[in-house]
Amino acid sequence: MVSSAARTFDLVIAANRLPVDRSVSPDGTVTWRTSPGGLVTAMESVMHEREAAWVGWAGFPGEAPDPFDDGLLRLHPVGLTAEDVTDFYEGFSNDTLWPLYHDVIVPPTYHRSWWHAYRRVNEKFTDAVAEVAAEGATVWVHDYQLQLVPAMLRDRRPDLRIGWFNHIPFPPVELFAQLPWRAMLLRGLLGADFLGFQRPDDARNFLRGCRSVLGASVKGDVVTWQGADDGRLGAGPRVARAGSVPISIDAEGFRKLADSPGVRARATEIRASLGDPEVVLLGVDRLDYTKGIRHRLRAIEELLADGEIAPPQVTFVQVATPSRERVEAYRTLREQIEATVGRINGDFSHLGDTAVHYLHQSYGREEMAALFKVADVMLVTPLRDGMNLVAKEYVTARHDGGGALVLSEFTGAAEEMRSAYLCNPHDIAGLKETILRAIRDDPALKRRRMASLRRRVRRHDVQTWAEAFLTALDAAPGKPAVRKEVSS
Ligand code: GDG
Repeated sequence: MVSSAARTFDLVIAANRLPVDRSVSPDGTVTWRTSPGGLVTAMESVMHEREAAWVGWAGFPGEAPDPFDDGLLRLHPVGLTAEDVTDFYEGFSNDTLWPLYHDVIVPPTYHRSWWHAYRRVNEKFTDAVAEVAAEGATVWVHDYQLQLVPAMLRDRRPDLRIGWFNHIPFPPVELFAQLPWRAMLLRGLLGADFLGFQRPDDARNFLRGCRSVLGASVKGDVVTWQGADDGRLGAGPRVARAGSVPISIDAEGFRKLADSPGVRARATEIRASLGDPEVVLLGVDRLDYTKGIRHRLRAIEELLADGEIAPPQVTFVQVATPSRERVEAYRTLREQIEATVGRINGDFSHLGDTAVHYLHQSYGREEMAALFKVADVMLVTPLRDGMNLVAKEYVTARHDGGGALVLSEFTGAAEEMRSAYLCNPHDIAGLKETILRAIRDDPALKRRRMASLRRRVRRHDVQTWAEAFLTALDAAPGKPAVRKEVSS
């Protein structure tokens, strides 16, 4: 990675985090490691040898490091203060918007000081994008942390083509209307030419929100807003299109990883260390209240109590990756989950035979792939999830044809993965039945279901997602204006 002087780019990505992690060795040497997320792979596939810039937070508070290059990608860090991290990231993003956009599973917290921080940090991102975007560039803004950036950017740089993609659900207006800053948020979003969502329902919710909150006119997937004569953010008239562009994974890359000799050997080792059970059930989630881990544990506990499953023949492995541990709701959830796992193991494990293997840790990609290969039944039971990439990774890793996927109806993935064992995680009796079917169904039927799921993911991978988004953005209504004078 080489540092270089200020340059501008025809394609700019803006996301809360940069796709790299910093590590500092004991002698103070700083190195950056690319985080192997799907988004980086997707971006590489659409860059077509052109250079692009990625604007994002480097993951620690304080001064932003200088911009630097990582291959064809120019990384442009945005500096967040400790207060920004608390109020913008942990506060407004993760304790206001996240619960509001996920069906209010826990009550959202509304603080005016958090909203001010959200505006302030969105301005910082806007400054950074405006600095690196070339005349007429395409800017792709990601996710709920940056919903004001489209309008802030358009006010500064009307020459840009601006797209926004929401990785999480967009709530129905009946819930969205709770937000004290609902109109400003929609005005922020309407700075984009194209707004991409995971499901058609999310796009519809957004369009209904524009009509009901702003009084905008909506025809099909196009929203027209006459603007407001108040000089506030995004006051000008706007035309934008909203549509669904479901995200996916780097299917070929993940298949290759899962098929590598190291991962295969590790899968065999994991199965043996679990005592070679007949059936391994697996859950892999960030430890988040949206993921339905408690409902899943409840179903498992009842199945054990009913005598339908028992160790050592059947064992359940739950990986709960640490997440947002400074937010109260996440600390409470962790306590509840760990108390439940303790109770289940106390009641149903025997020396050497564990009912629930609970792992509150992060693992490398190889270990994840090996775990997927071991899982006879994968339990993906969120109460609400924008997409859920774990479901897509699981079917891709099982290219041997085995396995079964239990998938909540409340995930974006369920729209596409109709051959999964679909379930309503709130219905514990139904969930138990579905898990048992996934364990006991005829192997030939299970293989057919898995083959169909794998085909779907292979054909709709992250590369096709990124191309579809950029094509929709290109085709969106509205011509870029001539560039305004940009302050340096
Ligand atoms: C948001 C939306 C949407 C998890 N633990 C480890 C690990 N992971 C990986 C998984 C998967 C990713 O993290 C999680 O993605 P999900 O889609 O399941 O969920 P969110 O983090 O909530 O993501 C979601 C997504 O954005 C994309 O648009 O699908 O709906 O909520 O790739 O495998 N990876 C490694 N170690 C872990 O411990 N290496």
